[in-house]
Amino acid sequence: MEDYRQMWADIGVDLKAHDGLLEVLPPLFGDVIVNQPNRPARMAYFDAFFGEIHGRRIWELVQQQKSGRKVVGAFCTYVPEEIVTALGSSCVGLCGGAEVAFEAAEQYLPHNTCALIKSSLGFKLGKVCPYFEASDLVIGETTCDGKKKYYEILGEMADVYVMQLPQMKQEADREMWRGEVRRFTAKMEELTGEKLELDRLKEAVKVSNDKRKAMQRLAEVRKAAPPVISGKDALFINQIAFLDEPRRFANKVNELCDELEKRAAAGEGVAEASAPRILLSGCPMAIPNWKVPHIVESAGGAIVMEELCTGSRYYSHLVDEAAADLDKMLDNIADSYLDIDCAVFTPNDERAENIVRMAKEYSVDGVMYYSLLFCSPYSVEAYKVRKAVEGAGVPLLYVETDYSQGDAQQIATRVEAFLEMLSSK
Ligand code: BJ8
Repeated sequence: MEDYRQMWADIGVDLKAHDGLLEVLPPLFGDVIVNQPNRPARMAYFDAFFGEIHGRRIWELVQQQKSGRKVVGAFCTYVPEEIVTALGSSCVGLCGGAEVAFEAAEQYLPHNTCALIKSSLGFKLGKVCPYFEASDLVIGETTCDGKKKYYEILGEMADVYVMQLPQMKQEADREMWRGEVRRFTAKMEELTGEKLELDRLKEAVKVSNDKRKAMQRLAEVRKAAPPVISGKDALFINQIAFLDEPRRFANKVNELCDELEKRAAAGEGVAEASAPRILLSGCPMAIPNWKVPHIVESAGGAIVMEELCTGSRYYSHLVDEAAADLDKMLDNIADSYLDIDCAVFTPNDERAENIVRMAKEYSVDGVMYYSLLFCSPYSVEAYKVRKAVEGAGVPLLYVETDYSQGDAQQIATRVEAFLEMLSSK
């Protein structure tokens, strides 16, 4: 067994504060994830991954660094991981999903900042996230104003590079974004000291496509009734997608799908066939943010799809693998990422259309719209999404919350009433 404590200390983790985090996380994981009934046997890999989330995986990344390869941390699904992989580095997600060092974070950020940003800064200030500490470079992006300005502060504590994401999807924006992907490539070449080559980029595109295809396969089997996997387990897998080695992760998701497809064929499920089927939509839920799904499924709902960045927004778009030269491949990558329908874009009608389409495909009874408190893009966009979803005859419940448990009971009461209404329809 590797000496993780020494490794953590070496990369800059505050061991005492980290011990405190490790006292809280495993019991939470046990209560919310492990204790669910009738879980697929193949969830064992993902459970074990969580058990070693700060151990084995960090050890792998540190070994890579010792052989000269880099670790790149990112906060957003628009960061093109293929370019990172093609240059021999690993890309890991850094978004925070727990209330860590919020008081310290509020010394830098206004109180009315969303929990995701506050948590990400809290993890850095508290020095409790080995992924953050192991990152050689952190990639920010100009998405919402909160994140954009947060990266200026983060730049005082870490090496930060910011990608400029357009806010519209017109031809000029596409051109700008294609240029931005090249600027990112140059930065990554500078970091790694390597030159991007077509063969390696093609291979990296295939690796990420295979991973996304495995996640699409998992999504597909969730159309079954009764549902073959809980929403909490599916979300948990989507969260791990941002941390695990991509080839191994894809294999494990495919193995899980083999089991789930057999379950579907046999009509076996994790919930009653009569349980209201819910589509969860909105802000990303970073690990270990399982608050709302736990409330929904504890109240008898079955989440059958996540329209989240820790969900369909991450895996829906594959990069076109056909490219005769490097330039074409970089354009293919840029174009594929621009298809993501985050609420930071305007207009963003395709998001509402996609939610309505998914609601139909997954035979959804209701949509739960989740916005983090103080998140303008998702809370404002809720109006148009509600109009489209309710217009298609699907009820929608809007929930605005943060990472605290203070409002859990109040949300549970609203969710129970919503599920009861769906059941009586
Ligand atoms: S592609 S959702 S990961 S920007 S919740 S920080 S929007 S105030 S996270 Fe996001 Fe990329 Fe879009 Fe996905 Fe701001 Fe809202 Fe906070 Fe948010």
